[in-house]
Amino acid sequence: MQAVLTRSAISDELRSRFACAKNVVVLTGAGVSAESGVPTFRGGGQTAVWKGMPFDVISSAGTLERDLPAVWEWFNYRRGVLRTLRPNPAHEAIARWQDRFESFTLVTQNVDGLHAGAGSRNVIELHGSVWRARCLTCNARTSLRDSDHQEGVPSCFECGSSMRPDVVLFGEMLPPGAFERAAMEAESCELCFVVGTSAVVYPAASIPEIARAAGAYVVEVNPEPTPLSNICDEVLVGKAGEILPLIG
Ligand code: BJW
Ligand code: ZN
Repeated sequence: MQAVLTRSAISDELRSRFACAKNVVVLTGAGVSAESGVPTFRGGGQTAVWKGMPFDVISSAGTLERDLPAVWEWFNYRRGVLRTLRPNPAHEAIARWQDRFESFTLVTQNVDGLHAGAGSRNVIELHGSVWRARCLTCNARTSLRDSDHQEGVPSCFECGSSMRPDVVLFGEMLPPGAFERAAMEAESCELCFVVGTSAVVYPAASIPEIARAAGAYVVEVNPEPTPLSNICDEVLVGKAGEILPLIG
């Protein structure tokens, strides 16, 4: 096992790699939105629960099949909360980074749309978005950005069937091509940041593993250790909104 540098100050090594890198990949998770007020899924005492159901039950393919209205109620509630929240300094730092490197890829597990809200372009949303609905029959998608008071189960504008939130629930496949694109960028990046994720959900958590195996310098930003900490070259212990702006 390699030595991991664990600290809360940015090393000279990272500063120089950040200054010289041409190809950078960032993987984010719920922790990047925590300072905006979005509850994380695991740990921290804020674990998402809906009407007594843990999130991995309500956000599962099984519940979607059994009780689509309950799943809509949960996502309608979450969109209502998200409408009141704003991107934080971590989202803003990452959005600035996109113009600093020849190639920059932001891969997120988040469904909250806050990266785009901060100005990030071409975000790879591995787990979809709460701001879209998808038809269960014909896969047509529709934006939910303008529907302030959407209630119940929406119907498809193309074929009239029921729609579902366009998010990836446990046990479901990721959007076609999304992981493949992220993995391809990870294979060729020199610097990879893994920010605010507990790194237990796959295949997302394999992105930094792929980058490391291909020789990238991997940096974790998280107040807590994760199963990936041991493969990282540097672990920055602390909040993303405080640490990322110090990097650049
Ligand atoms: C801060 C902070 C601050 C706090 N600053 N940091 C291999 C082995 C075993 C199982 C599998 C496997 N491959 C696939 C699977 C199955 C499954 C899986 O991974 N299960 C594991 C949990 C065991 N994966 C899937 O089902 C995926 N599909 C798939 O693989 O399809 C093929 C397949 C199908 C069937 C069988 C096998 C293969 C799909 C996964 C979809 C995940 N969906 C969710 C819900 C989305 C909808 C919703 O929002 O409700 O996505 S689950 C939930 O977890 C959500 C998140 O995107 C995801 C990851 O969570 P994340 O982002 O890491 O957040 P937290 O809360 O866990 O962590 C927050 C972190 O932030 C913590 O570390 C804090 O310390 C930190 N933090 N404040 C920085 N200020
Ligand atoms: Zn349809």
